[in-house]
Amino acid sequence: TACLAIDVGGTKIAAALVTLKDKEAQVAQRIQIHTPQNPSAEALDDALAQVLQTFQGQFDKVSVASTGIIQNGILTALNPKNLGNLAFFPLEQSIAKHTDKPITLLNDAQAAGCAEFLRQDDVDNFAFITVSTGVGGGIILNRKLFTGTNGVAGHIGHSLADPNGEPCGCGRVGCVEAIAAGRAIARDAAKWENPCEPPEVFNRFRQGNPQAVALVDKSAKAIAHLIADLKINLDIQRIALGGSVGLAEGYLARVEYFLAQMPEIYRPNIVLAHYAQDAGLIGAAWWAENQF
Ligand code: ADP
Ligand code: BMX
Ligand code: ZN
Repeated sequence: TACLAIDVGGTKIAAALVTLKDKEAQVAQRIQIHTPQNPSAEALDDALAQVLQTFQGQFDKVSVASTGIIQNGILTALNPKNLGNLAFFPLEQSIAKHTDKPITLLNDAQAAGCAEFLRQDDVDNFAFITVSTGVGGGIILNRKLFTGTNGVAGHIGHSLADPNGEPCGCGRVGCVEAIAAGRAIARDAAKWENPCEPPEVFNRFRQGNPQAVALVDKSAKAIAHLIADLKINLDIQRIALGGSVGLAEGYLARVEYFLAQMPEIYRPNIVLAHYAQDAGLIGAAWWAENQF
């Protein structure tokens, strides 16, 4: 009995057939496409139709981990800029057009948090942080995912990093996301004399290019402070870091460097996401079975 798991991010949509046995996850036939970068709901609708079509007849349930606030079958973007300015999308309805199988939905970082928590036997309070198109979070309190009443809990990318910082697409100024996310890095690197995209920013950072080091450090420092805030607010014991920026070689070491400058009480244990780019897919499949 396979679950068709779909992970809708601001940059990419991944899908695979996921089967879970105890704590072992099997991810088969993984595909990945670009997330449409325009505000038309039809474009996202078409992309999801394409995914459902690809796996037709091969699954007995569908579970979607998606960027945005997920509540009552609806996706509401907290930061519409991360989703091609699409602010509202009837996610469940879009999937239900193509299948009669049961559908489960969850925020992407909340889903990844569930997957990563499967590997944590020795902690009760845990968080997953994705540094990707945006900065997202999944918070596990007393061994249970905390979504809040409206599904908003864990949107830690919109915690304050700097009251005099950059405007965020959510409407607030100085959010962690506006400073640390892949899009924030892309925005700054586009203004360089020799402009480039985030993967190349990280190449230059690893080569010691001062401009690239400063930009990666700006992001890593904001994430280190976010981690310290999670520790002191919620007594989070361990944090798993994911997303393409979070997983980029050398990034975690910079986060650790900035965290090391803080008093011990602000420093939880930090690990890289065990399931890496599959955390959202595996968490979605897990949630379909264990949401109650
Ligand atoms: P999504 O947000 O769709 O889940 P990702 O986790 O891949 O997708 O995050 C996308 C962001 O990560 C983009 O801003 C992209 O430029 C950046 N990115 C992609 N690959 C790398 C890499 N190898 N190193 C650093 N940044 C990357
Ligand atoms: C944003 C927000 C979160 C999401 C996070 C990471 C939107 C559309 N998304 O803070 O719901 O979890 O980005 O998303 O408001 P990703 O696309 O970077 O994985
Ligand atoms: Zn914000």
